[in-house]
Amino acid sequence: MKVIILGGDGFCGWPTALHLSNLGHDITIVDNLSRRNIDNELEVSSLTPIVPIGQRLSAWTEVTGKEIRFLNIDIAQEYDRLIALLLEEKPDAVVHFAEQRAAPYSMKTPKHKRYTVNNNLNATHNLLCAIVASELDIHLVHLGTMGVYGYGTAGMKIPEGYLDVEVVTDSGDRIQQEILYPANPGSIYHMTKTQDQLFFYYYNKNDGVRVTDLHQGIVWGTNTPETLLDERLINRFDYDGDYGTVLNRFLMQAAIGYPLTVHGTGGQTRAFIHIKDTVRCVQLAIENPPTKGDRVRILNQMTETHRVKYLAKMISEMTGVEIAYLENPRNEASENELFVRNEQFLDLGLEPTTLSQGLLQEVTEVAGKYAHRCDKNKIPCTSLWTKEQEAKSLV
Ligand code: NAD
Ligand code: USQ
Repeated sequence: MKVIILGGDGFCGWPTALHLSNLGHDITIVDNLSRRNIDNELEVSSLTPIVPIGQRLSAWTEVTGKEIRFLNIDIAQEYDRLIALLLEEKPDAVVHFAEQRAAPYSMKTPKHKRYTVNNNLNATHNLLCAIVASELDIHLVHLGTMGVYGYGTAGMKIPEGYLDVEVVTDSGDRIQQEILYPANPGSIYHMTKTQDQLFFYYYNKNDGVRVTDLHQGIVWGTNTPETLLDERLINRFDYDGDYGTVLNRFLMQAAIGYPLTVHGTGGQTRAFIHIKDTVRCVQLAIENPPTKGDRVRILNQMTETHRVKYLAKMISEMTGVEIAYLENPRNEASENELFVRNEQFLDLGLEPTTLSQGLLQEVTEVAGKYAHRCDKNKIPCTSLWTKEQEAKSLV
């Protein structure tokens, strides 16, 4: 299959590009390298030593004999180049990872809020608009987030995208309807993903665009079999207060003996998936596309749910590192339950990598190996989500 990977230099996009290329798919990466520029802005680097994209690609060819093309296009700004690429390549599928994905970064300042909204919404809309204008029947696979649902539960498992509801009409009749599960974003970043869902709904309804939206949980881990083939292929590992996600941060903190940074009580429950399963899920999604006329296909891309304090306790017991319960810099529920349906990927053959299988290996082989590259000053999370929190921090 011919596949374009938008955001293919990023944490999820890079290993996905290698995985699909290894399977024999014809891959083109598009990325404007904004993530590397944000590292410069924040004065931080990936814990793992990632090499420039050109070196990554020549290493891939050297090691496997396979070629991956690369184009530097800002898909939120350069619509003409995006549509020209679609017309030239005529891809079977486009996988869309190209958004600003950190919730704390999206909440830092008005500039960061506006950048996240402008970038993410224009990126997704330009892509949909270009697919329709190209008149090609391209399958769009988008990386969404579990956070579109919020993290509550109405006494039931969160369904895969759609909710059956019953409404009572004015004449008293009961009518069954199916709606998108009510959006409940917890940050500006998550809000852009809820808007993405409406773009997909509309373009699917109006123009018949075939879309798969993958509502992914928090990705942990670093490498896949392909990124392990050569050190120049290594995946990025974010540990800083803006981009580092909770489990990878805890793994790195354990490796350097830094007390685990639990926000509040750690009662927050979230959904998780290992990066090896992310790339498998994207493969399953492109190899099992919706047919023309199908509604937007939504799959929950997660394999386990855990409470933050449980993760901290497990890593503390495994490594002896202390736990620090910090004032929560975010505006979020301090405790929540989370039950999620994920049968669709399991039915397609996904065999999940669980925390119990992979955690210790991740601490020793990745976090431990590169611990010397960590800048401890970049660990604290300094993005405060409300004016009240900002005022309190100045006292
Ligand atoms: P990332 O920041 O590492 O990668 C995103 C890539 O997209 C970067 O390389 C960046 O340079 C590129 N990009 C951003 N805007 C662009 C634009 N306008 N034009 C071209 N390229 C652009 O993020 P990631 O962790 O790989 O996440 C990828 C996707 O998966 C995101 O959409 C994110 O919302 C989703 N997701 C990630 C996680 C996670 O835990 N990392 C979990 C759930 C969902
Ligand atoms: N947390 C801590 N300590 C830390 C970091 C985080 O306690 O050092 C807590 C946070 O307060 C939050 C939870 O851990 O309650 C998760 O935070 P996170 O940074 O790991 O994840 P999040 O901000 O939700 O975002 C990440 C990705 C995003 C993706 C989302 C999937 O950055 O791209 O969409 O996970 S989900 O959470 O399922 O919506």
